[in-house]
Amino acid sequence: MTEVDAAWLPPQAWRAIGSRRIRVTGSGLLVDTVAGELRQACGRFGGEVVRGTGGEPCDLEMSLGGDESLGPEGYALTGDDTRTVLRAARPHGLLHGMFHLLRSDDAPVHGTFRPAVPRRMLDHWDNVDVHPVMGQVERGYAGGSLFWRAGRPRRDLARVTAYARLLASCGINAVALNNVNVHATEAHLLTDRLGEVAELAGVFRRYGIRTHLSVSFAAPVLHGLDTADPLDVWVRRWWEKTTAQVYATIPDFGGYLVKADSEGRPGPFTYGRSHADGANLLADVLAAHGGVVHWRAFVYNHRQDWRDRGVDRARAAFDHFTPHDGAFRDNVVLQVKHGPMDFQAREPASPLIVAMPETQVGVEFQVTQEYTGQQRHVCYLAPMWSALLTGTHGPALAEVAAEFVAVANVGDDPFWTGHPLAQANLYAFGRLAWDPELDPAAVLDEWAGLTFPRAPRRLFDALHAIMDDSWRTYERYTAPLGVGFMVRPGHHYGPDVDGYEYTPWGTYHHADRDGVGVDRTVASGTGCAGLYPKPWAQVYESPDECPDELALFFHHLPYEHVLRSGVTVIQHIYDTHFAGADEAAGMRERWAEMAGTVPAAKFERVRELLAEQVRSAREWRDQINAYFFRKSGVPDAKGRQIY
Ligand code: GCW
Repeated sequence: MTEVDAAWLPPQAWRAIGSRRIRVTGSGLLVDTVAGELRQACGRFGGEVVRGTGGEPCDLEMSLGGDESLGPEGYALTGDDTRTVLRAARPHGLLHGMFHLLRSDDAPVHGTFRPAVPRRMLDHWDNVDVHPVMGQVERGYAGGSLFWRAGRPRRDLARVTAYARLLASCGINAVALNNVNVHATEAHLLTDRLGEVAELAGVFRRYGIRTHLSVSFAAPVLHGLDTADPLDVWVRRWWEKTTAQVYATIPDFGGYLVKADSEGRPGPFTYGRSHADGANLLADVLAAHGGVVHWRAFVYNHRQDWRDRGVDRARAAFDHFTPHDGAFRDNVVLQVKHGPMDFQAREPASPLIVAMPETQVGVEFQVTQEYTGQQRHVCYLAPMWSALLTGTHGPALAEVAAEFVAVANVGDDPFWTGHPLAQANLYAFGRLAWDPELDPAAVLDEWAGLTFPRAPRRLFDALHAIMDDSWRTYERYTAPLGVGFMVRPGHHYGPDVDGYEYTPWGTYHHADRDGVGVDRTVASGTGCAGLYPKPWAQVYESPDECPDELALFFHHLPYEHVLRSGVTVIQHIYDTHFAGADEAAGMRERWAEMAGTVPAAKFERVRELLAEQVRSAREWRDQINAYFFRKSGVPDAKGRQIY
């Protein structure tokens, strides 16, 4: 078996801390975890861990009793070149503080650190059975599940422990184990297969991570009742009894994650009830045990008539949920995808996220690269998330989000994420969820420094050159100007401009001989632009003010329309597609120079995948350019080859 990659926690990353004399005071499971990790590091690098108070001063002092205002996970670091003091109010803060010292590699750090939001969560779309279409992990691009294989638990707890350590080190504190599409076998995790969940929860607990479960809204029916009506008294009793059993088995269980009335999943609409009725039932039941419901807002008509331009999927979540603002219990987190469509490489922020002031809203990102190269392409997503969080082209999501959630990108692949460089996305999600103000390039530095300890400077320069702008490169060679999709239906890899154009999924570009894009204006379109707060509603409404990046998301524009950049729509399409494919080729060349600076297997994996990225980027370039040249008849002003 191939050895599992250490990702961003190779033994060498512990060198500085592992050579110190460290005192750890306090007690509890997480303090034991901290002490255990440090003992292992010290065993390797010559340091020493002492427990308890008194005795000689140590050069690293870790203790509880820090200021209560640090909260359950915060910590304070003080000290100088010779001595570091880490204090926390709670054991979880010591764990985070230890990982902080690791990534700062012994440089003196001063300050107090607290997470921006209390929950930073990863959703796994893992199935227990291999799904005939979606496989072991839905939209997974890194092999099988870490938790199940072909219907059975894997019980590779050493691997799950290594995973939990990686997650804790970047600040994650919650996981949902199974796919939001809960199929028949997976519905048993809540009941007679709860033991499997408990076993995994035991591993995650040691790293301060609470375990949640995706449940089917129809679970009572799957277990013998004749209804799942949220207002039915027997349904409530069923959930109460089932949930009590869950907490008897897993006392710190996090709660339920629900995809209801979405893409064919069961939900309250079947019974003429609202999503508030559905979510509140589960919330009340969980509240008795300190749990929460993550209720997904990904509700839209996936059987629409493409002929009907009055229906706009981008409005759906807003239209469904805003009437219920204020109606959800306090322990309901409305989990909203970051954009109004579906994890495209470019979308505006979802208008729903900023329209629910009386509701706890969790922003959902997709670390798994369904629409961003499927972990065959390098696409460092932190710049995209950062732009959404801080509000580059729209409302700043970090200002309103109650928490951050992301769909995980890991599997049983030896590199965890298929593409070794996709590990950076997982790391960066955790770090940005902790602190949305972080600079994506600085996060890349942290990740690279940990992952490749003591590598030559030129490797770090190359990683920045390849990764910093890789999301924009990906955007350049795929669907233009925010219009989205244009991927192969079903698996969603590679170009197919009209693949979704005449389907029921609500994902259109409306290209004709004169122009392209979806009119979402209030004046003449679906009105989606008007769902945003000021100033964004006006900005998006006007083709002259709308950021170029979103021009075709909000407008149907003639090919000769001049963008804010001064270039026409059609020339922009040609220019970006030639540039994007060239940039991908440049990435491959740059990586080729890195032979010998990283372990051979990792170098080789990245090299192979970059070859595929270059091939795919060319295919995108040529199909998109050919399509729009044939539609518009407008030649490339620079006379390049279009087929
Ligand atoms: O992006 C779409 C995916 C589905 C997924 C769905 C969702 C889990 O193609 O595979 O289902 O989103 O987010 O629920």
